[in-house]
Amino acid sequence: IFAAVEMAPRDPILGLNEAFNADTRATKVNLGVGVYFDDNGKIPLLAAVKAAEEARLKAAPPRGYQPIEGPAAYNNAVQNLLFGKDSALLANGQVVTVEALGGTGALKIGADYLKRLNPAAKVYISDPSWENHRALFESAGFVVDNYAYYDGATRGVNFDGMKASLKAMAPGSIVVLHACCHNPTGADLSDAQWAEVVELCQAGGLVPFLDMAYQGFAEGIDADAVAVRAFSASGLQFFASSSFSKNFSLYGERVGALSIVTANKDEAARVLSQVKRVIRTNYSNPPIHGGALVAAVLSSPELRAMWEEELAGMRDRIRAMRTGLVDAIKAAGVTQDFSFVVKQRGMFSYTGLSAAQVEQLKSDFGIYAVSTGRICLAALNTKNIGYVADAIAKVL
Ligand code: PLP
Ligand code: TYF
Repeated sequence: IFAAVEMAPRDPILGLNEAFNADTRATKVNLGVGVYFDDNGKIPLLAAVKAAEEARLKAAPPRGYQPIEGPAAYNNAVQNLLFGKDSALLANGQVVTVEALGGTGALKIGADYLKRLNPAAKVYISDPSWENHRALFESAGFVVDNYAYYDGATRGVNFDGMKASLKAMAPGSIVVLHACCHNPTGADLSDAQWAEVVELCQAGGLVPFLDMAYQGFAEGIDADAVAVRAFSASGLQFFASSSFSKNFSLYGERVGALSIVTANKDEAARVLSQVKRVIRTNYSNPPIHGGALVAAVLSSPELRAMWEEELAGMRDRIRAMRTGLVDAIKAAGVTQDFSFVVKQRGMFSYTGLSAAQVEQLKSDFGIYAVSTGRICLAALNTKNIGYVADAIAKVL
């Protein structure tokens, strides 16, 4: 039965990890995958998470099945983070939130549910976008197309192009939007531009799907939710996926959530019943551990304050690496202006390096980046930043 099976292509980003791990050079640096490393090059275990975990171990709770949609304590905590604790939508019971296996799992549940709801709809993702967006929605059975987003000339958002794309979409089209810290470009919309996007989605009868994978990595928890809050205020119905992989440093625990804003409480109950069906036929109910840690941190004032401080620490360190890289590239004698790196937000930068230059970084220096020129700033540290800047200067 397997004789004719072909080799599937590797994930372009996760595939880089395999190549990196096989590299024996001591000076190697992995700027490929979007993971936050501390200044010692390690994935941190946040102190707030550790404290929650220790308390849990001590309590030694039993391991029964969870509700299909995950525990209420977790889902409520997610809602407060996303919509704000004073949200009218939450008070009205209009929002359905279900725990999911990371942000990816949330997107997949959302995609599968949307396919049942509106099978003929077309899905639009930004040009460019996270590689997995297209694959996820195509695997749910949708035709996926791009909307204009990045402008290589200004290294910012081609907002006129984006608006034109939105205006051209058929009513009912699903628009996947990066809520903050755009992956892969680092170029985000301004608050005023979000307001315009909300208006266009409303005028065009579009179905927004906000992907929130980096809340807290740009400006702060509430500031980074500006898009969610703008859509919430509009009266539109929309989807939002959350990931706690980055902001809780819980990558492998697979903690995320899907939220769906409906028109009223009655609708919410009906939508929840259908989403539960999608989950039940997929993995039945979510695992306990990661979600319990997030819920414990978010519901304890002490642990939450601790987490916010640690999150701010990650955010500030990435910013320092942005400035440091620009300075070091300049110090290495490069005349080309790299100051755009400081303006980009989140973990990533579209550096403008060509595929050939990225290849040379790998072969000559053991520095791994995505072939599109995307680098992860959160993999830089005070020890490797000079080496990386010198290498970039050399390939330029
Ligand atoms: N969406 C975007 C834009 C991402 O960059 C990522 C990256 O991890 C995800 C979703 C998936 O998150 P998770 O690792 O929680 O599945
Ligand atoms: O873009 C990134 O690097 C992260 C991590 O299939 C990631 O979002 C990459 C690819 C993938 C899953 C996660």
